[in-house]
Amino acid sequence: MPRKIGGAKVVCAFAGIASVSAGLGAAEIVAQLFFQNASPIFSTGSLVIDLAPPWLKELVIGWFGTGDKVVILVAVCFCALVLASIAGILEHSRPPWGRVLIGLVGAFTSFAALTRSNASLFAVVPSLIAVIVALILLSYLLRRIAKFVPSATPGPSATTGQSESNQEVIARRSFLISATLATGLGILATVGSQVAGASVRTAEALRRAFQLPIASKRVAPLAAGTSLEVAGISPIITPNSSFYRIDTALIVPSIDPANWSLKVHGMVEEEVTLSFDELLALPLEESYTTLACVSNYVGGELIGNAKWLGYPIRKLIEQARPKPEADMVLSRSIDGFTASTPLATLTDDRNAILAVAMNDGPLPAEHGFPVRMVVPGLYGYVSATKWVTELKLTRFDAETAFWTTRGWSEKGPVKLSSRIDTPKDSQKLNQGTIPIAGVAWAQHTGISQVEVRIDGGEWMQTQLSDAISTDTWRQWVFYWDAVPGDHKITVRAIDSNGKLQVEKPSDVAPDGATGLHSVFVNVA
Ligand SMILES: Nc1nc2c(c(=O)[nH]1)N[C@H]1C(S)=C(S)[C@@H](COP(=O)(O)O)O[C@H]1N2
Ligand SMILES: [Mo]
Repeated sequence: MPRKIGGAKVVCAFAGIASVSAGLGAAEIVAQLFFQNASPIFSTGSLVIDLAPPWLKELVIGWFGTGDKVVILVAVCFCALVLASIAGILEHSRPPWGRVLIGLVGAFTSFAALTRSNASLFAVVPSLIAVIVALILLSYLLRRIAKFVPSATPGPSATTGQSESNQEVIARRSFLISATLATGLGILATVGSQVAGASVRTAEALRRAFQLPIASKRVAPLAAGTSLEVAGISPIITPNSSFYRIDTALIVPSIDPANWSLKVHGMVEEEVTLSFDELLALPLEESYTTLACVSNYVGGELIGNAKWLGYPIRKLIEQARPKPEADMVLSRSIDGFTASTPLATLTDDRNAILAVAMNDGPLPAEHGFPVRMVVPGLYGYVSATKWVTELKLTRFDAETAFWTTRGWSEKGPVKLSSRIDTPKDSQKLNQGTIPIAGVAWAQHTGISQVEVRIDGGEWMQTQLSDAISTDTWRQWVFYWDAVPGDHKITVRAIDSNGKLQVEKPSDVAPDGATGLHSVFVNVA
């Protein structure tokens, strides 16, 4: 049966739509993850709204009410797909005009992204990605099409009037599968990132609007002695922006605090449920606690110190009245992560809290907004559940937490440790007095002394910053008269019980690294 040119047009239009859908999908994901507001669809829609004459805006709002934004986005997507089909047909019949059209549309969406408020030059990246993906895919799909559709200018090999060969059938099928897949994935990615983006924007707006409650118990302002003035030392309070982040969340949960609640249940006499407003109405206390990750290798950066505001977990548990057999609290995050915390560490005198603020602001989304746990003296994986929604009183022999089934210990008390912040490993120094400085921690026990050793010589005492509390790290400094040559500097800490930091190296798994941190320097 002879094929009409109409058939070729349809498959080429489909190739265009598939390529552009995939390109837009990739662009939307990248925009959502890295360049908010620079989504080609969103910024084009916004530009259209900006440029539309008032009568048109009123007409659209009159017709569609508050759905007007959606209508505009749908219209933008529709235009994109029409242009995409034209590009597909053009590229087949008059190359390179299809590619040129895609490039021009990409240039326009880049322009639209650049006109958004606060846009940087990076705003063009999502559109660029869309164009690149669309062009690659279009040329791939057109090459497929050439195997079963005669080209516009029939060459000697063009088949005419014959029924489709086996190879042509296979080529057609493989084209249809790849084009359908590209279209489907592209649409899924576009819609998915728009939905995710909308909920992130809503949660972020709520987070910004959230007024921190007044603390019923405040910490005194930090005394001057709690910080040492040394260039290159870790600040005693870690700013939120540089606070390490560890979690299993591919996408940070965005929670509307109005929908948040915490349930205390399991082996209790009385279940307790707490809404966010109820939590904020309780007397909240400020405290400083240094949080550390069990995966922090010796000398690593997975540790930070912050000022928290929260409600003591022991009071909540007291209210729920645990049954005598309970020995563990399994806390659960909204995304399913769980941590097993010994009940005793949540009911003793330590400052285990349900935190709502970090360094005088609402918890950043990636650090657990609206509510997380902070327990001094325990590694994060067994205590610091972010986006926490559930505390289940249970037993260690009845339930296991997320990491416990993946090679980590069920209990994770923080190990006494210390780190050299300055000088850095392999640093070149000049002869003279060099400050060697860093931090040391033994949360909930406290640090009493830190010592350094040069080239395996005598251990020498360092000068310590005043302790904020036993739950926080302390800074230390040693002024060294550096003499020329290659040197190894090592640090060790001693806790408030007189215990020495373990010298023998051990891996971070299953319950935290041991060993001493050393740096090698060259003094000229
Ligand atoms: N919901 C949830 N909470 C979590 C985790 C997680 O994966 N999911 N990781 C824990 C681990 S291993 C650590 S070290 C701390 C890190 O907290 P941060 O990211 O605020 O520094 O969070 C803990 N809380
Ligand atoms: Mo961790």
